[in-house]
Amino acid sequence: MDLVGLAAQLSDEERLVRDTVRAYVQARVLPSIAEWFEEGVLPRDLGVELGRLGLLGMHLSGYGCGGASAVAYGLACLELEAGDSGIRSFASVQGSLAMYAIYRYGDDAQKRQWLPPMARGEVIGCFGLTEPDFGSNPAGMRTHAKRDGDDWVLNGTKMWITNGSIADCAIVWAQSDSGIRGFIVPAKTRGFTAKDIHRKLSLRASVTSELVLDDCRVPATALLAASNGLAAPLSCLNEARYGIVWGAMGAARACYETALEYAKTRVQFGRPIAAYQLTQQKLVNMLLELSKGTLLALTLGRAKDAGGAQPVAVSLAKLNNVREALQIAREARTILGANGVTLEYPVIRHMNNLESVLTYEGTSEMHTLIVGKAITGIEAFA
Ligand code: TGC
Ligand code: FAD
Repeated sequence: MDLVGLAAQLSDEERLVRDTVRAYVQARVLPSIAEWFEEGVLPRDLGVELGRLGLLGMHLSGYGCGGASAVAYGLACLELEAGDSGIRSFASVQGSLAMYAIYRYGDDAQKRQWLPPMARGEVIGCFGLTEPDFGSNPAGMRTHAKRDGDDWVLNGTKMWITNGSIADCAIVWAQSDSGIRGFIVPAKTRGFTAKDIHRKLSLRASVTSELVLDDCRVPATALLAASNGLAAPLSCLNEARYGIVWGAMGAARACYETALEYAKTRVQFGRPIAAYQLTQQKLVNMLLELSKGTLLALTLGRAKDAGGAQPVAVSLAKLNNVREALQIAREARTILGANGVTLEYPVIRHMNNLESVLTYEGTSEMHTLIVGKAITGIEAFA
């Protein structure tokens, strides 16, 4: 139900990306996702499949990457997350965090070594910024890198790392004598271990791990030499946050469509529940926020393609779209009644996933404070 004419604003190429990813999700993800979520697994071959579709690092150019527009990338995120936030997370971490860090801060040799196999999904990456004691405030990180001859020796712990234990390489951010630097750490390096975090009730079809670096020695060629200071990892976050702006609307759309279909067929008091004004108001409010949020994503994407999306605009859009997606999921859940609490329907799975999406890539509070600082000129983080 495209009342605002969104599709008409897309190019043929963008529509093709949207339709291709939607068809893939319908054929490959939707039939099995409830089971993957329940079992807490993510099939390994998904990476290669997403690579084959050109979705990994698709907005980067050269080195085997797709060179797609920001809008095309956003549409892909939306369709992936209409399947499950865990699938979009996989693609976000691979393309927008791990690959982007190498693309932006690596040298030509690093890009030639890592990016083509990562684009094909043959090599999986993860992005280690958060630590047990430093989540919202990564500036305080304790992980450090010490120069030793030509090598660097890394020590520290990273927490909540998506794809951690399935990654072939980790982008690790560490304090050094020259500030915060990024390193490409192959997972087979001695002193590097990844241990999965279990008992999650959110993003269950996604691997989340703790990374331990214990005298982990890497050569000088592991350093992302152009990364210098906290601005480097934060610039990678802009890319992934942008994908979430679109992705959240995919999860919301899946909830809205499920609730609409259910409301038209579920009969109570002799009429479909869609016939009651209270239900219609819920559905209209859902569609309203879905339409506004998707238009916001498109506006941001067009600005990004024109070279002009400010980080604060990405924060504003991430804050809005995840918050509204969660509200849509909760509202949809009420329309489904008791059926809404089971995995027979996608709604509570999306709702639970969105709790993680609200927290990662900057919590809603952090994005509120980022926008607050921009409009008042006053920092209120500490
Ligand atoms: P602050 O002094 O404000 O900034 C330090 C330097 O960074 C620059 N900067 C940015 N640059 C690019 N993009 C941004 N968004 C930037 N934000 C700030 C800034 O200009 C400055 O540059 P310079 O040259 O002057 O040094 O730093 P602060 O320590 O006060 O912190 C600011 C704050 C709180 C906004 C920042 O720390 C923050 O964003 N915190 C949230 C942390 C976060 O988002 N972590 C996400 C971890 S990764 C993840 O969650 C992956 S989930 C993956 C998935 O499964 O999909
Ligand atoms: P905290 O920073 O401890 O915050 C707790 C609460 O306090 C939040 O509500 C927060 O908003 C609030 N708060 C903190 N400071 C302030 C303040 N100054 N003012 C007001 N309120 C404040 N990280 C990675 O590096 N790589 C990944 O791949 C990754 N994947 C993740 C996957 C999942 C499933 C999850 C759940 C997290 C992942 N993260 C990842 C970590 C994520 O980025 C952090 O959880 C997030 O940044 C918040 O940090 P925290 O959990 O330590 O919460």
